[in-house]
Amino acid sequence: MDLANKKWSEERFMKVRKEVLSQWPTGRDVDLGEAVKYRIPDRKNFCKKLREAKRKGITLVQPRAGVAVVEKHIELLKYLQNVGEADLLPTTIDSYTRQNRYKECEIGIKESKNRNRSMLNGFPAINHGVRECRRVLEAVDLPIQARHGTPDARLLAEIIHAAGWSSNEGGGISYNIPYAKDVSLEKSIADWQYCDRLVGLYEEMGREINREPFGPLTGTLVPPSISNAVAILEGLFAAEQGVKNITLGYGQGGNIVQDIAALRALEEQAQEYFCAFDYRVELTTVFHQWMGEFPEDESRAYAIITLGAITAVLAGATKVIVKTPHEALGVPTKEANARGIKATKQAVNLTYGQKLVSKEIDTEVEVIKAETKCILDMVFELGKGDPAIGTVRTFETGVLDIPFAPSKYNAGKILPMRDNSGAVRYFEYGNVPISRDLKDYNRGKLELRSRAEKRSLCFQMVIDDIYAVSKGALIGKLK
Ligand code: 8ZB
Repeated sequence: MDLANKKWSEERFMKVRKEVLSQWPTGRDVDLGEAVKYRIPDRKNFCKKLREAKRKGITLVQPRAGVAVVEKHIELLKYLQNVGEADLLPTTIDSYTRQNRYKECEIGIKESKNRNRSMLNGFPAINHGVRECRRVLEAVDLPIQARHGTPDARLLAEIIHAAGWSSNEGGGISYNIPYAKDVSLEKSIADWQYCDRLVGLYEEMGREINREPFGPLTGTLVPPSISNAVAILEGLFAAEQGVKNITLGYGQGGNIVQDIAALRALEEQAQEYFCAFDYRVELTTVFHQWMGEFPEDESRAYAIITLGAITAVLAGATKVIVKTPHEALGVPTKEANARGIKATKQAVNLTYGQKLVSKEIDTEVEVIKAETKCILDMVFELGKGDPAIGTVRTFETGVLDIPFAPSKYNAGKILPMRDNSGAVRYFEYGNVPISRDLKDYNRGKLELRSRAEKRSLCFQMVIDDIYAVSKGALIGKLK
């Protein structure tokens, strides 16, 4: 295989770049020299905002949002900034762009203008091009990040960074396996190396850009050690290409002790790996409010949103990504979106300055780190020291396995299950190489639930757990 976790040479990058910029006419307007000279005020610089928040121990609040037409998108972002009081702005990219289907975006934009409502589920940044993306940034007072789900985001990265957007979400694993069916990891990892190398180039030329792998993966009962292992790998991939400012993330599971432990374990262990490889990176964290099924009832949705906000602060996250009371229905209105931000902000402010420490949390941190190490050790072993090669081989063999993912490059053999306190454990391991003593710990926790419910551990429990939160409880218990 051609792939290796190795910084791309300028020659290789420039050769691929020519092809990338010719994928759609707007690629012609990308001018690296001009982009580097373009002055971005500090208040619109993602890295500066994150750095300051981490220093002050503040948890920043960021929504998701994106519509098809530029004017409407500006109106939306301004509303979330002024009424919602967001700290950081997103631009959620539409699904056609995520699949590199720009012709369909063109139709979507036209139809959206005709019908005066967005016919795309996000902002088609490539079709709008550098100038229009920059117009969006100039209309707001906060940093903008692209949030999407794109296996091949090379042209997208070129356009948004040239426009001055100072952060990009995604990664070669996390924007492939949960999002695509038949894109190989070799391709998606290489394509994200390009995106990371581009950020590295900007850094070398004096412009800071933040990168954020997508932490929650499928958002469905992902054991923390699986998502932490993936986040650490993508952090290493980014750092190798010269990325200096990285935000690693985790999706709320619902058990407060496990959620706090997972984010702490992630930050500590990622830092250990960065140090071991001698990467100097500035690391921050993001906590995603519950990514699973939501209830339609708005009051109940607010309760989930609020629990997520509180847990994010207690876990010490640098930022929290917000859900809305419309989550069960689809893309939220700007009003519903702002209400989700406001509820989150109120809960975040009430919790500010508080930390939760306990023996239980410490134990969970140790367990999560030990499980994550079992997985990463095998990645390095199968890759003969190279984590990119190791990632491809571990997915091939099911050593790395993401629950409920659509990709044919994912084994899909592991099954998660909640224990009696709602923490997410392994029920079936597939080929994930967790050590004997950790398996015993997992099993012991699940047995407690089995006894409490007077039913033996079974697949039905997994199903019950998937729907539990939207039905009003954390654990899918028998009534
Ligand atoms: C993986 C992320 C899924 C979340 C939200 C979904 C879900 C998707 C938009 C959006 C506001 C959009 N989402 N697209 N939220 N505006 N265009 O991302 O609802 O919560």
